[in-house]
Amino acid sequence: MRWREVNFDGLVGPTHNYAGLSFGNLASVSHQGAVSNPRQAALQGLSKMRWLMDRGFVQGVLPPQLRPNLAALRQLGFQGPPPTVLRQAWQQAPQIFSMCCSASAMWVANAATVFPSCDHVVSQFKPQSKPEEQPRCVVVPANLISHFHRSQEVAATSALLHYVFADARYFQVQSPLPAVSAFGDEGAANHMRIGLGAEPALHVLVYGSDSHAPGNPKKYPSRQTREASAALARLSGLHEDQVILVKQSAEAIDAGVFHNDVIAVSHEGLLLCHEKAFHNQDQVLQELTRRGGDPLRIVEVKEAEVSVTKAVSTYLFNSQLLGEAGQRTLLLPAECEQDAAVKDYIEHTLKTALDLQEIAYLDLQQSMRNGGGPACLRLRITLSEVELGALQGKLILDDERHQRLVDLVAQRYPQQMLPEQLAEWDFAREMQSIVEDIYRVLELPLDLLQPFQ
Ligand code: SUG
Repeated sequence: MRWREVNFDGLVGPTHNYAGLSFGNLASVSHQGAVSNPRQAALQGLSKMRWLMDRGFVQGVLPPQLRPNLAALRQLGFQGPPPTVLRQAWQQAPQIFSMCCSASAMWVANAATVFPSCDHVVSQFKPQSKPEEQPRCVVVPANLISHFHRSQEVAATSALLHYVFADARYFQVQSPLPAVSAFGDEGAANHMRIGLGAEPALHVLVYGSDSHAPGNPKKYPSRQTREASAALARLSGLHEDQVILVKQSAEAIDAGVFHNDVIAVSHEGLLLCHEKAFHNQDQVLQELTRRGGDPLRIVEVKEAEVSVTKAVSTYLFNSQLLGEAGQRTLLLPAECEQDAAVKDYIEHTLKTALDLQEIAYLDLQQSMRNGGGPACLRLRITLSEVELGALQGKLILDDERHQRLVDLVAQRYPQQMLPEQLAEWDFAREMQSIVEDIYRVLELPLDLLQPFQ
């Protein structure tokens, strides 16, 4: 059976803006109040998808969500017809209003954690007769409780994932973890699947804080708890030998590394990480080496080569490692090219260490200004051909569907956006109708959006 790693990219929504909502995410805070360009943002994301498609990768897309989120505003007590709800919310609680307008669902690396069916070992001694005993791809939507604007994504994301992965022969979509701080979960951004050739992959679940242990961050919040990662390990259905829980270094979080994918990235048997990525890093890497054996190759970037500060400002590690050995590609944000020292490190040291055939720098500046690099914009799911064929909706892009999205964005998305514009119902309604049209292009039922209107 052939398995493919499919990248599903979040399409930037038409309300993309800079509201400074994510304390601990330095780019988000420093760009608060800047005028955004949703059209450019979405076209930058679509160019990234095109770039992968042109190289023969299977590329999927996930739609934006309806914003402003009228249902959330009503839940917070703003009553009346939509124009009144919006106007009152903007006048009385502009910060909450902004949180209900964020296009943050674009960063789908935070949408869910996925454990593909190919990593589920089938016991030789237990014939898998019943369909529910077959290995399935397990999807756990993230609860994103650390920030209100992000927590609003969960219901629509869960509904979407339930629809797309509805075929119970192949997929199992779980409920998000309970929405309390003890179980803060930020999805695949804190998950690394390390493929080990013919063996089932090793799954690394990274958390930022552990209420029972010292070494938690002091300056900025940790978004993922150990309790959440442990629950994901149980829900994965994987054998305990295949899962390893690793703590992020508090120093890194306090330097702006709010997710693991800002400081480490894995692909197949490769792990690229900064030397300050993990708590007790030497032990962690020894353990990974012991469990991963020969197929695992670790490239550890030293502070003297690229500092954590530089890693955060350039998003070097928020890159996409793609392709098989011998055709390895590294896709990075343009910010890495603009920093001469980081570029030099990539083109000389990393090129050899990772055996790269192609290095590409893409302009994702609109998303980057909110702390969202190439890897934040994608959710990786390893699927068999049969599973790919069982997905509902037309999320896998071909030339025609990609072009339809480009045309829709080019014609309808605004070229500038400040949250206060969304207090005007006619404008807000137009933004929502764009999202509905994206659902139509992707052949997703509009019913999925109903509860959020
Ligand atoms: O959750 N930014 C997102 C960026 C998410 C990046 N994802 C990964 N690293 N996988 C966040 O902090 C900023 C929105 C604003 O400030 O308007 C924001 O939500």
